[in-house]
Amino acid sequence: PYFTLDASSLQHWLTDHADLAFRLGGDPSDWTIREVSDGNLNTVFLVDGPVGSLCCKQALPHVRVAPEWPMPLERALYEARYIRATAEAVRPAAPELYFYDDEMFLLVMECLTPHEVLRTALIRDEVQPGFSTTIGQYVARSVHATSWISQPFEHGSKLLADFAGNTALTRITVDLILTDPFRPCSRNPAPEAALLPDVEALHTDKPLHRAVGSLQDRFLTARQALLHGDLHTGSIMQHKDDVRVIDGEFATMGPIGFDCGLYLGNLALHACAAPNKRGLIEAEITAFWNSFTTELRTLLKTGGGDVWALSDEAQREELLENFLIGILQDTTGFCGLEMIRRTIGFAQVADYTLCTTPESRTEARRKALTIGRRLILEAANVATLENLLALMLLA
Ligand code: SR1
Ligand code: MG
Repeated sequence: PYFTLDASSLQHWLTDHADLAFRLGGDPSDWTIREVSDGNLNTVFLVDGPVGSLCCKQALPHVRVAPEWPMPLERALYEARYIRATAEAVRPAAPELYFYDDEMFLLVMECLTPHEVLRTALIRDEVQPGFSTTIGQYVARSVHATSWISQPFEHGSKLLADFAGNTALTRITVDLILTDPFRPCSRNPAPEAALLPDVEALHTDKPLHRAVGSLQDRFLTARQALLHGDLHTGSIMQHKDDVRVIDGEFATMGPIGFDCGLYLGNLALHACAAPNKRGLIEAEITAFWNSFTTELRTLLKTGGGDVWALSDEAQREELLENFLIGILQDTTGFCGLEMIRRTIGFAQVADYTLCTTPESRTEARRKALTIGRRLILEAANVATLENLLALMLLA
């Protein structure tokens, strides 16, 4: 039966799992166990032994950073399923899953050391530029492996069934990203007084609410491929040129532009908080989009699914170009939503700590809201990466 682990009970649990204990080596008394929980939802322990190390991630029955908010444990199962559904396609850009315990809702994975969370590395200005090339390939490979264009429809139907139950985390996304920032809501932290008029304007902005309505519809009804579902810069670890995607517990079938938009939204937010890094961020967004589209073009060219089954290679290329424009438009809209929700919603970002005065922080946050709103309203008119960069004031 389930119980929440601490360092001592995890040591016992690992002792009872010979394959995992073998990876650590030595005796349990030789192991060092550190809790390094960083995300909003779960506890994470890193275990070091004389031979190797492990990362152990356990779901709690509530939101870790808000214990009064109950949360089903099954999210760990969906993360395990997501890793298994994508591992072969994305290797080596994700940590290996060694074991999933479905009673303890515990994942035991490859330990990424000395990696750092990408958001933290960006804030400290310690990134190796070009990291977004790996993320673009990652998204292309994961969605190619799970899309209706490349796989017989039975594969997509199985994925729909396997992830249909991930409703608790999809509810978080629907509320926190797609709804709460645009209405008065007790979960939204009170903004600073200077930003209050900007926030209240979003609550009554009818044209914006119409455009958000279209994105709500896209997120819940466009089942293009299996998404990571929470691909922000806190869901990525990096060390030098080794870049890995973690934390797939929000996995769901959905529009491909959702993963792209969340990632680009977090990069664009970083540029709002640190205007001196606009050049780096423009280059990363360009690297992401170029590697994503190059990889997806190559992978989807061969077809293999029931969608586009009648088309020859030339026609598939034409269809693919339209498909990519649709993804870019979704990307633009979801990018705008992410910029707004990470600025005024429940889960805000540490990037704003780079602002050294209250005035510059408000200015950065206002800029993110303005750009986010523009992206949402203009998404349907975007046809090229340059259009998107111009809307972000990065071109
Ligand atoms: C209650 S969870 C809040 C946020 O943290 C996760 O990382 C997701 O981004 C979610 O929206
Ligand atoms: Mg997470």
